[in-house]
Amino acid sequence: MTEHPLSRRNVSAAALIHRRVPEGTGIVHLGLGNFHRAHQAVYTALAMEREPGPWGILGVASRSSAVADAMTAQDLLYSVVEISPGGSRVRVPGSHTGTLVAEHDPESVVHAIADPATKIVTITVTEHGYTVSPETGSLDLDSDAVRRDLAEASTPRTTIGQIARALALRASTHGTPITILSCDNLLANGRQTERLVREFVGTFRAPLRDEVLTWMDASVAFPNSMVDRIVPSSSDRYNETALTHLGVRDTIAVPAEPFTMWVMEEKFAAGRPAWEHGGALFTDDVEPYELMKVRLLNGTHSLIAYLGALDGCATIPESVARPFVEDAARRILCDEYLPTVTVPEAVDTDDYIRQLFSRWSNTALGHRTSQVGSDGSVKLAQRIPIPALEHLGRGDVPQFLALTVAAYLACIAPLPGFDPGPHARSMTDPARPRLAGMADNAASTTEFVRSVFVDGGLFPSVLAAHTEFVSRIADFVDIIVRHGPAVAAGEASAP
Ligand code: CS2
Repeated sequence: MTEHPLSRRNVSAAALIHRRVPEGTGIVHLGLGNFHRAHQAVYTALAMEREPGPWGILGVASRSSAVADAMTAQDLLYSVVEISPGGSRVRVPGSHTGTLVAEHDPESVVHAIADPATKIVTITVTEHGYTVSPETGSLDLDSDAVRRDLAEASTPRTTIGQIARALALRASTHGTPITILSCDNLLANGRQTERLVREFVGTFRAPLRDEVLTWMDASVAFPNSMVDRIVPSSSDRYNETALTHLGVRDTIAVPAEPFTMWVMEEKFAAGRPAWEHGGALFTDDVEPYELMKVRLLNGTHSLIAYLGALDGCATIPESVARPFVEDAARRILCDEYLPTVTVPEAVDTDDYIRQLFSRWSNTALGHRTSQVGSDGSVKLAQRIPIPALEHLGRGDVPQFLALTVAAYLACIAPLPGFDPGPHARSMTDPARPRLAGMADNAASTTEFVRSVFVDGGLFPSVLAAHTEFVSRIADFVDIIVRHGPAVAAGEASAP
């Protein structure tokens, strides 16, 4: 078999989406990770294939240059390997026009966003990348990177800093309108991004500050969006699948499930690609879709990841196949998350839930518990507090929401004498050192959990006042440590 690197010439028509080089670069994408490459990039290629336009994507990697370099060596192409237990399909989206690495070249990122040809900035930097304090919902002024970006104008390192500085440049040069489209699992992600950018701009000196803010009112749109596709990390196994299907070598193949969904507010300041050709939905009100997805899918996903990791499961399908995990997942989804959302009219709730369990059970995809469990300190802030407060406000202690927090703490905080196992140990989380300090200083589990809620900066302080919730979490942590996650889940079912 030939092993030439990928290029437009040597990929079959059946696999390549959008063979032509895009007519121009209209999109700057921040966060050149697997999710973007299997999601927005595919929709954009499908859109340009049907309605050509200047919608090529400049992909900006946050830190590592590995993907950007490999893309440059492969004609800016890579494969998306769609995997289901029934087989796999490989597609190559031809939507990128260039790459940058923000860490190495922050000034170029600012100039790319400020370029008059740029009409949309799409963002997938994960919950962690918004430098928002989970406690206050404002810019995280405890973060060194945020403080540095506020003080030093020319080389912003944070996403919000890059956007704010670029908008200021745009406003003071040509003033062409632009859309900033967050595609991360944050509630009201457009609104949150706008608030954070305005907060950043609000620190500029007058008159620049007022000029930029006034220009933003009329010329910058921040639509909300809901994105959905399960996209695990890459591995050589997927490069081999790509080679088998394409007959050419790809060193950065992205695995993904076949399912994909994108719902956006129809609120673009400077046009958009015809993403509907990729199946995207446009609506006036994205919130019902966002809440449904962030709670039913992501919230339940966290519980499956933490219980599974504590029970020795490397993958989500392995975890959800354990009867106690499946039962806990159904209970949290149906009894605790579902009552807090209004499922959009176009969605059949039973079908959606059935589909979720079948997506989580995709054994061929092997999504890792350590991947879903990573960054819980920022993810849980989007998934737990509001539903928990709704139940607590009605006088109910939501057992499985409490269990999610307990299982998270058991995975991440080093609890005395407790080994959470290899999958929990390999979860990454910026709060690990902070939680370790708190666990060390606490005289009991109750004191530890209380300090997490009072001083941990993980959850809004209003939750700390609900002592019945906080002490239930401490009970579950103790049960997990003494008897394991299955017994804790049993206790949650029959409190
Ligand atoms: C997961 C998500 O890692 C996680 O927290 O819940 O990445 C999930 O797979 C995607 O949001 C699915 O769209």
